[in-house]
Amino acid sequence: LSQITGVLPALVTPFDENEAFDEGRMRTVVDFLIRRKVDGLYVTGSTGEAFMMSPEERKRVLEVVMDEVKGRIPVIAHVGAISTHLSIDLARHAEKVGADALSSVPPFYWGFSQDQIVSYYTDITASTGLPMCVYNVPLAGLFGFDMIKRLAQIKGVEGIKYTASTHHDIMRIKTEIGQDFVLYSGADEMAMSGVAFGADGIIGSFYNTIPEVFIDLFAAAKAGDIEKARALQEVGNAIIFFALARNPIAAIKRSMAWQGADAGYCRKPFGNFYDAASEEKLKAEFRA
Ligand code: NAY
Repeated sequence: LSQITGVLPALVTPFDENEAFDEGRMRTVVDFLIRRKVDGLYVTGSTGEAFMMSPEERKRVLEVVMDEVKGRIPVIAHVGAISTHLSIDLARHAEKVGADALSSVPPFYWGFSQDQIVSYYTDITASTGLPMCVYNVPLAGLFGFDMIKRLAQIKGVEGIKYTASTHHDIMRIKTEIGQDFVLYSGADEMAMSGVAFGADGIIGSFYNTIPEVFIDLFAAAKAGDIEKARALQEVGNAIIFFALARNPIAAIKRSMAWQGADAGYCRKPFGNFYDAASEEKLKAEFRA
């Protein structure tokens, strides 16, 4: 994982108007992001609507992405699922098609015990030769610091995607677990503090649509230019909070279309901004 740093979009998955995976749009989006100089891709995560897809669809999305990337930038495949059995299947597939690393949310919904979560990560990570990046995100249940330390002991677990707002723990993870434990800050609206506290990279939804703001922010924060990083975070946050108050993944996809990379539709129950009236309203509010 130490080779994968910088700004990684949590890649959107384009669907067509009938909600089928749209391979053509997926290829356009991947090229658009590589041209805009992102450092890697995080595929089939929450922004990628993974839990809206069947395992076969998730595999197909990853295959198309790998085929389009052609080794130009590293790819982290999110293989999280509730059952270890299914995650292992996705993980082995990810390795087979050439992904560079795995990531997974913890199993959710049933309120699994800490021991069960440890065994989930142990089993998935042992099933391939790829490094694992565990994923600390409120949507799936936060780990807590002691649990992060436990997970970091698992052979093959090399880092964490940290989407909790307790950013002081980013520094603590680096100090207590080790500087070489790779840390990706996952809350776009706090990218600057994530990097300032020591994150090696940032992974998030909004890097699909305004990557250059965060590429410059990442460089500025790494260089210690806090004034510049702060100004860029303010620009980013105006867009982030605008979208969060509406329908974020759909707004991100539509704003990519305005820039020449139509990222298609979301699956229901997410809505879309595709009819002329709601698109015009979105644009007008955006300008305002
Ligand atoms: C993923 O797996 O798609 C992500 O990395 C998602 C990261 C996002 N967090 C959540 C909870 O959705 O990018 C963030 C988020 O959209 C952003 O910080 C705005 O809150």
